[in-house]
Amino acid sequence: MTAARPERMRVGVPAVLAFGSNLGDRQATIRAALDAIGADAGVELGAVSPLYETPALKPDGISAEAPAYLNAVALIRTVLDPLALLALVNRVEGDLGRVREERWGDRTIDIDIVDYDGMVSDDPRVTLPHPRAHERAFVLVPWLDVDPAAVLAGRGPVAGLAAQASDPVTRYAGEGGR
Ligand code: PH2
Ligand code: MG
Ligand code: MG
Repeated sequence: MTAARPERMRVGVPAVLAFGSNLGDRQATIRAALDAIGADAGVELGAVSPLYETPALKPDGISAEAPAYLNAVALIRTVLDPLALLALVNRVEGDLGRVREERWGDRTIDIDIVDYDGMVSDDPRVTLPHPRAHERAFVLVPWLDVDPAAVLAGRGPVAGLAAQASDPVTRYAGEGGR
């Protein structure tokens, strides 16, 4: 008789991170950000979406002048609480040259916590889920790629939200793709 194989140990909680870059070597920077987050002892990196190229969304709409973004989404499991996870992503942003100036300004890297274990929180330090994720195809479409059954807390299935979002997203095959 063979002993039952223990299921792979699953620690922590699931969370969803979104990555965006519209300055410098966008693809290399998103890869470096994924590597840095995956290297943290408190995070297990799961599925990573393909890259999408997306026009810059500014507070007054889509900008044709601003450099286009690459966007991607990654699933993680983490033992960090939301504020510790935020501290990690902020540290990685800083290490990769993020400078905070104007709102929605061009940036080498932006890493947002889209979902943390389905939590809903209006803590101004880390609003959960991300307050604009429900309307952004550049978050919803790559999220759907890695989790077709995903649900955005308080908003419903990501598939339905993605079908409603109108910002254009194009699969990125440039520089080798991902
Ligand atoms: N992030 C923003 C503002 N605008 N536009 C695109 N296309 N992709 C982004 O990731 C993005 C944006 C603020 O976080
Ligand atoms: Mg953002
Ligand atoms: Mg951000």
